[in-house]
Amino acid sequence: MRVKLPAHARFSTICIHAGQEPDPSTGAIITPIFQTSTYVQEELGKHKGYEYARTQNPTRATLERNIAAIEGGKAASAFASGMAAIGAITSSLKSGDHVIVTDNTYGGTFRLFDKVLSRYQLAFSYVDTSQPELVERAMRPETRMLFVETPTNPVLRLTDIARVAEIAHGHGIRLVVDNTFASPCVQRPIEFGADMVMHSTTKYLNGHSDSVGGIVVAVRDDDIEWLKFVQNAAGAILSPFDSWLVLRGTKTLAVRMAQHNINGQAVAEFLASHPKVKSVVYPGLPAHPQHELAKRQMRGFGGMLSFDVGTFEAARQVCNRVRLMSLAESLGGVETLICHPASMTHASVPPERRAAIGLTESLVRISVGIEDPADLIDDLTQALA
Ligand code: P1T
Repeated sequence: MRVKLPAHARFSTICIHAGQEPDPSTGAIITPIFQTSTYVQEELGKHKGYEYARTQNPTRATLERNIAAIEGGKAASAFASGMAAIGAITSSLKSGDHVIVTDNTYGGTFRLFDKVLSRYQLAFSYVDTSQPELVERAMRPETRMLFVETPTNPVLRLTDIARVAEIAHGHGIRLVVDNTFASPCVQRPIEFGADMVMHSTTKYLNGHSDSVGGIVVAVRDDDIEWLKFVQNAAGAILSPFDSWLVLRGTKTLAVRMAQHNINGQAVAEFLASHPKVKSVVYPGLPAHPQHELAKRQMRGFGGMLSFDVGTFEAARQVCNRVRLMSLAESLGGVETLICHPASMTHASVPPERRAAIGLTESLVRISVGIEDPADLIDDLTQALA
């Protein structure tokens, strides 16, 4: 009853099959939702490897094997949200440690570092990691981690992963990459030297806007061991049902991303040619300052883009006038979402920091879904009219 994954299976085959086997007791092709809190032991000290569901759950374990293979890592640990995954990664730090962080990260990541972890004598430097020399300059004797988001949310700045991996490893520290915006179909940071890759599975991995979750893929045994320990010790695990939903999502990751790439490019090109749009940031546009790096580091350019309409009032009007697109936070689902980062996803970032990274009041972000791109362009045409 085994599904034998060829040793050199390609990406979409890995997405569908990796980590999964038909259920041994029934032959069910899909891993069941093991909705249980505990496992009955045969006698004292004798069990089937499962004791308590915070520690082990077969549905979650299947998802973890699947995404570890998709990212090209050794093992993965799934958490209750993307933020819980980042919390688990940073739990390996000790008081006095220093972390270098991409200056333009997701607002929630900044809030966790700035408002929570800084209470535990951890220090964070927010650096434009698209400039490797600034990363090098920010290194201190107590620096333990480089936390990079690429492309960044929402201004889509890129970091050269191979280059910063070299710098991090030269200083004997870990490189962690938040790969949420790209998805592993578009970018696989471990191939470029990242030690850990995290995702908000809420986004492209699940892909259907019906689950919140997070995952960390690691390559080093000590990291893998710590993340498993923290899953059990701190307990912010992904539920069996959510694990099943994400597992269902990864089966179509490759086909969904192919369409996100096509639609992202089409919408970006439309906006770039629109007279009311001042600028568009999308890695697939030749005008993107790091288009060459994007071509080297990414396979396709994804479905996320931002554009500037000059004033807050114009941004407000676009957000309110769209009909097919929905005004909402989040991203990576099959349906197109539009948002105003300054007042929504990045409201927790102080205005002066937002200004420094080009996150203006007139910036609008779109998570381009997989509807017919002509319908998306029609919707933007009427919203911008
Ligand atoms: O929402 P959660 O699953 O906890 O994931 C947090 C997170 C981490 N990293 C990145 C790059 C993210 O974009 C997010 C969540 N972002 C949004 C909700 C948003 O609309 O941008």
